[in-house]
Amino acid sequence: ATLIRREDYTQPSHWIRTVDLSFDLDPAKTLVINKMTVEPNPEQPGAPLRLDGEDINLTRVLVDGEPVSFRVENQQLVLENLPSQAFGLEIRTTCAPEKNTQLSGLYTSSGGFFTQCEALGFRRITYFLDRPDVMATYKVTLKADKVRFPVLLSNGNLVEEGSLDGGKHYAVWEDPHPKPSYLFALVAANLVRREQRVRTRLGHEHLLQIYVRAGDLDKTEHAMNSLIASIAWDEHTYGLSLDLERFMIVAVSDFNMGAMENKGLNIFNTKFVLANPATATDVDFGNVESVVAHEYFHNWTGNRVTCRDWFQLSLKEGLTVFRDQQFSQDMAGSPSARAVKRIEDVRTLRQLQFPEDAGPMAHPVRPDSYLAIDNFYTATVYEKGAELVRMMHTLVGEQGFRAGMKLYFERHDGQAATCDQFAQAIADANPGSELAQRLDAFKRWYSQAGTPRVQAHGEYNAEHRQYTLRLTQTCPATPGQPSKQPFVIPVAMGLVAADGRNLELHLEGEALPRGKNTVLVLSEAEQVFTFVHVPAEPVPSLMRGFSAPVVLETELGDDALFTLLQHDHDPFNRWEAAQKLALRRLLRAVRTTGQTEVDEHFVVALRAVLRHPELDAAFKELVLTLPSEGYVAEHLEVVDPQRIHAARETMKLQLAHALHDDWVWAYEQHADNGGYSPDATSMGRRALANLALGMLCLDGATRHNPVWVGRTLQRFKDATNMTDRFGALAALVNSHAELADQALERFHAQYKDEALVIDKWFSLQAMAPEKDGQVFARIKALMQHPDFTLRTPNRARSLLMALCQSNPAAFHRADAAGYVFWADRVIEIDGINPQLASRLARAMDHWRRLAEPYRSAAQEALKRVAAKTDLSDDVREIITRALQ
Ligand code: B3K
Ligand code: ZN
Repeated sequence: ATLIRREDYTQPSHWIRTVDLSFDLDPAKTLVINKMTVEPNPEQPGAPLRLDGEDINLTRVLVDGEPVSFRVENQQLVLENLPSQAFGLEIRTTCAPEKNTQLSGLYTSSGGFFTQCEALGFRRITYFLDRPDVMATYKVTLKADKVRFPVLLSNGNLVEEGSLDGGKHYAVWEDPHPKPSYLFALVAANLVRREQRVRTRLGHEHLLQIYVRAGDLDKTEHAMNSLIASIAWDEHTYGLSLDLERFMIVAVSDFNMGAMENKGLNIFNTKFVLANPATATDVDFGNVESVVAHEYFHNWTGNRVTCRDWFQLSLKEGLTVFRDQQFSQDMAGSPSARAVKRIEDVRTLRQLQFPEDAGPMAHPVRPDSYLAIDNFYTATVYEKGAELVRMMHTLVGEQGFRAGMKLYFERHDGQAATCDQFAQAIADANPGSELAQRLDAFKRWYSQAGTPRVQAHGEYNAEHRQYTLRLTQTCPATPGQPSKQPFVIPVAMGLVAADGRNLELHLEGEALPRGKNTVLVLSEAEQVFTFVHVPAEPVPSLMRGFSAPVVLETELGDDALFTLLQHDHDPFNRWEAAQKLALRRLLRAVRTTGQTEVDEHFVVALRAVLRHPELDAAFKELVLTLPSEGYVAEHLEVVDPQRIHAARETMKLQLAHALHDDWVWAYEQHADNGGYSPDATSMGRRALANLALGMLCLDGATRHNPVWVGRTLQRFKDATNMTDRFGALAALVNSHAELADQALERFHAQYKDEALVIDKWFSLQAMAPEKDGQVFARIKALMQHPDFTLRTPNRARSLLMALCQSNPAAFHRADAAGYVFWADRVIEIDGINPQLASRLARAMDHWRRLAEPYRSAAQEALKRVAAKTDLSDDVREIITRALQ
């Protein structure tokens, strides 16, 4: 395979206007007849037509009904001497869905047929111009055995159905909206459905359906509610209405990622659609809500306006993540619940995207080249892409952003567009805005990789009552980009006095103060902002709400951070202050003795938050949760995962002990919530109760005091919802309590038929804090468990990603056993499912920063994988970049 470059984009040689597809579905051999109308692109007269195809058998090619000569080379069907006017092209192929373990194209899962076409799956179904800028209308005929596959679905509207000879039946679907091939979908399976009719603001009636396996119908209510809320939200917020009579969601248990926005027929990983209180946790409920919304929002941002080429992926993904984040914040309601959601999103960004931007896979939000596009469905394209949209939103304001979206659709509805065109539309709708004035510089966010560093230095002049804030920015080199130009960074900020007042912000030279919160725009390498009429030396509260995806290098001392934690009007920065205080202590320990000593001041401050009469439980839970080991590692030049683990575990234990009575209080105040409801307030209460219980159980288990361990087991048994039951189980497992094994066994027996719960059972054990090698040994043993399989991505991830990505201390072992295990699994899975293998391969992204002996051992494991000659492009790309 060859490297594909953004610069090399050219229009296709032909346009495909209509597609008439017919499927004779058989797991062993499915016949696909594809009749297209094709038009030569006048920009490229006489060019041959090269259609993509992969793992399919070609049986016939007809042009305007006549056989023609053709050749197949490099997985392309090449046709020359074609008519110079529009013509009909018919292609017959067969494929073997039951052998398709890659889960890309047409495959079987639990006996049904499902498809996944983004990014390059459609070519595994038929020969096609499999690129997003070729948009056609589709008519699809499905034929299959009536008993085994009673439900036959495809995009758009059902126009005909009926019986056929030999126990078969058929259905014909027509999608009126032209779409790229990656949005095609079909489902043929034995499923049941929940459905609901809704009337939208425009007065149109729509049929909403959620298809699942028979036992899962009682887990579809939340997804349906989320879908209805998403439809209403998009109409209300952006004036975007559902454009189809029917909107379907189908759940499938074998799926490579979260879900897929196929036009009118979203296909979902069961994990992101099924939820009821007995089997799903609050986190699952939240994920279902946001993924249902995300896929629904794609109907406009992705489907109505799609991407010109795959380098523009963030055009739809960054924007749609931003929209689903906005939606979830609106659903959460109160300002405090909104802040909690923002903190969670930033935590994800820092956990996944910052490390990516600092490693061998660093790439711009709009990448410049790729070997396997599936490797670029990354945290950078998604989450950092969403931050770019958020910054535009900040720079033009809420109303300005809506006007920008309106203009974007006026200009590009029905088109395949670019990131540039999106930014241009937002700027053009807001002439005179900070964005419009600096659009070219702003767009560096799309082209430059790396996480910028912002340094802030403040000086107070008591005599002139002035405060000068000097902001500078730098950005580390990334692969292929040794130096960077300055970014346009919105710095939302305020000034907090030592007595806790949030001060009026009056910038020098401006007639009026700006209130207690403002946005400074840092667009040069260095800028100075002077505030006047400042009554006393303030503590700067910068990057409020995390107003840009940067690292703020603060010079603030502990006292200043304690002030912010206590008094900042911005909840995000209150949380951030606590994180910084904890991080500072952890880093000090890792760099020196390896042992943390939590000081009284820190404990007192945390206690004040925990016992605070006004703060929400959800917010308290976030403040009281220590930064992850991965986040600590991000701040070190040389990473010793064992030292980080030891320091963090010690600190956790000390906080468990020092705040013992406070944890008891918190648990007792929040443990009883009556009936289950997935609203933000009760979710926060459950989260805090579970954190407290975890601390109490840890403290008890460590001191061999059976009281709280016993109570935890009792809670585990008595719980009436999965959040509480799993929280108690996690408390036992994570504290290595003796009762943990008994509880695990009971849990498995109780939920053995609930695949998603069994996934949790695996990952809980795989993510337990490592202790004397026991966790790693258990993971190896679990590989042999009868419920374990590498073929179902959810199950494979529940054990392997949990170990290799989320449990550094179990994975990075001095004897290199973790790396050997990793290399074996990457190679093994690559033979089954390259997309899954390449995700696992990324666990080694950061090997260069590891301390010895880890570093050399990791390199050896990488080289062993690299030496395999038959690796997929997906894994090859990751390993090559890591070793470069
Ligand atoms: N667009 C899909 C992701 C497809 C991934 C292909 N490897 C889901 C989403 O972002 O909504
Ligand atoms: Zn998406």
